[in-house]
Amino acid sequence: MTRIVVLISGHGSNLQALIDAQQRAELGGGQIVAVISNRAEAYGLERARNANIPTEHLSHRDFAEREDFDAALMARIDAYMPDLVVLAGFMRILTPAFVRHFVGKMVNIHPSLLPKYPGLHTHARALEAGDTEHGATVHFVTENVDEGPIILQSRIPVLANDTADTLQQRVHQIEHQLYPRAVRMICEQNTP
Ligand code: NHR
Ligand code: GAR
Repeated sequence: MTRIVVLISGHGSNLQALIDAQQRAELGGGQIVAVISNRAEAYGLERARNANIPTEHLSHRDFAEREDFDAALMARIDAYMPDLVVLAGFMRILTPAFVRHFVGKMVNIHPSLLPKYPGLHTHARALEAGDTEHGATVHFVTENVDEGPIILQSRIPVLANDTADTLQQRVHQIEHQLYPRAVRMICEQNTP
């Protein structure tokens, strides 16, 4: 069994895809043991509660420094003794000490074909560049944001009438297939 802690900030549809995969026994023996959000109003917390998964909320606004928030977050995560930490729409950049602590055990899904478009507003940037394809990437988290080793990617064509919104919606759809597949792969490798 691979113990998984998921970090979220918002809607949590990728979290839902992981919960669904787990419930269908399609997560390679992965089990989500906690969901932690930096925003109290994150709808993903509701999804976790509906699935009887323990939730926690830790607001970055309660800490003066990034390092302090990250130290507190690290302690909360460690209490669940995870084998894998999954960022699913988690919107706070993590400090080097935090990343080192979980190196090789923490993954992220990013809405672009990395190394293209790290950071924010990826869909608008892909359109602006006139790209003919776009997509999503699951990667290990390293100190430099969105630069860690790539695990899996999934691509879609950019359509002639796409806006940043429509592109975002279609990328979101493929994320829900991609993330469970990637997490399953990792869990299967973790389990002898
Ligand atoms: N932390 C490290 N060290 N490395 C990565 O690869 C990380 C990370 C933290 C989050 C997700 C990432 C993404 O997939 C992620 C990868 C947030 C920002 C950001 O600028 C950038 C990248 C990602 C997530 N956040 C602002 C900040 O000041 C806050 C934005 C907000 O709150 O809305 O932290 O895209
Ligand atoms: C996803 O599209 C994910 O790729 C993106 O946020 C969305 C979260 O959706 N992540 C980032 O942009 C990380 N900075 P969700 O909350 O419905 O899973």
